[in-house]
Amino acid sequence: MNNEKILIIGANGQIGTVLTQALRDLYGQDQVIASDLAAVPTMPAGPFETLDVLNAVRLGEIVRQYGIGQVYHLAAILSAKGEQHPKWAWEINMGGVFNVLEAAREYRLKVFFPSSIASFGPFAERQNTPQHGPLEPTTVYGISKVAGELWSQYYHLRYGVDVRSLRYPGIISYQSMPGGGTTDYAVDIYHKAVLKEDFTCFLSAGTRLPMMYMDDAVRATLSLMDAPAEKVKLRTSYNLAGMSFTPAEIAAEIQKHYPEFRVSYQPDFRQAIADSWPESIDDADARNDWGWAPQFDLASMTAEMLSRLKEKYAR
Ligand code: NAD
Ligand code: AKB
Repeated sequence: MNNEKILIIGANGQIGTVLTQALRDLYGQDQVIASDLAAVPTMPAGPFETLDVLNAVRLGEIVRQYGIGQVYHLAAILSAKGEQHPKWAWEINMGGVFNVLEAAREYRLKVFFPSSIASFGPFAERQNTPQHGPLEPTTVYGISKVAGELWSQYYHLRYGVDVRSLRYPGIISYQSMPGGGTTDYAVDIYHKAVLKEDFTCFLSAGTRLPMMYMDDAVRATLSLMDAPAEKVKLRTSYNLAGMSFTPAEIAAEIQKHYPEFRVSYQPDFRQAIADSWPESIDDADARNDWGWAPQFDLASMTAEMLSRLKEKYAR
């Protein structure tokens, strides 16, 4: 049980919206301080601070003001947006990591840093991509994630910072919309199905990618952060797997519920990003070190996504 105050940076995003609520449910509303560039109406109720993670002085002020002990640093520019604005993405992704790691060194904070399957590039094995092997990502997002992983390990080895990280697959949720990634199609497709609209996919029908339902992603995150330090043997970032599917397979699963649902394919620049990533991930280290096991597959996730979105749109 954790009684330290927690700061979430980038709390208004796809993962932050759900993780903030999950942490508040666990530890109490006032224990968890949400922060982002600006307040938005969709935020869960509770303390909120405006914070640009590039502003190290403001970050320090918030840490001191609340007596923060843990930081979940979620703010980043994702893969597709990053390719459109590479220098800006690098500045935010790397500047953010440095400010958080420096604050962690100064104030002895425990840190969660999310990495991604984007850390892998075209020379990695595409099936069951192992934990250790070639990375060599070709997107600015992936380069920033690998650099973030290595700097995290450096701060752990050099300064003893307790920083923990997961290489998330594409995350799928009904509560919040994704913010500029290559796996976003796998969220949009459910909305279109429930709204009874046709869907045009920006990846080709056979593009297989690793994905995960939000409930599993949140459970993995909380479980890693809660694990005894001696069980966290990797201080770069853990491979993490849920399921893998193609656009054609998710469409077929949705058609079991909505037989009239139609999908067409118009691959754009995001196809090259997807083609550089693994198709499936070997997460044996996460399973062995701290007991990770996913609960959702494509069928159970699809049933849950469709029923939750139906309820949401009915309201
Ligand atoms: P998102 O784009 O939905 O949210 C990011 C949030 O960060 C936004 O609310 C944005 O306003 C905020 N932000 C941007 N710049 C900021 C700044 N300078 N200072 C403070 N806040 C800033 O992203 P997400 O999907 O919630 O992802 C969260 C983290 O998880 C990211 O680091 C991302 O790389 C990682 N990740 C996400 C996925 C996924 O599928 N969602 C997969 C792998 C890794
Ligand atoms: C993206 O597509 O950029 C993210 C990710 C897999 O990191 N969803």
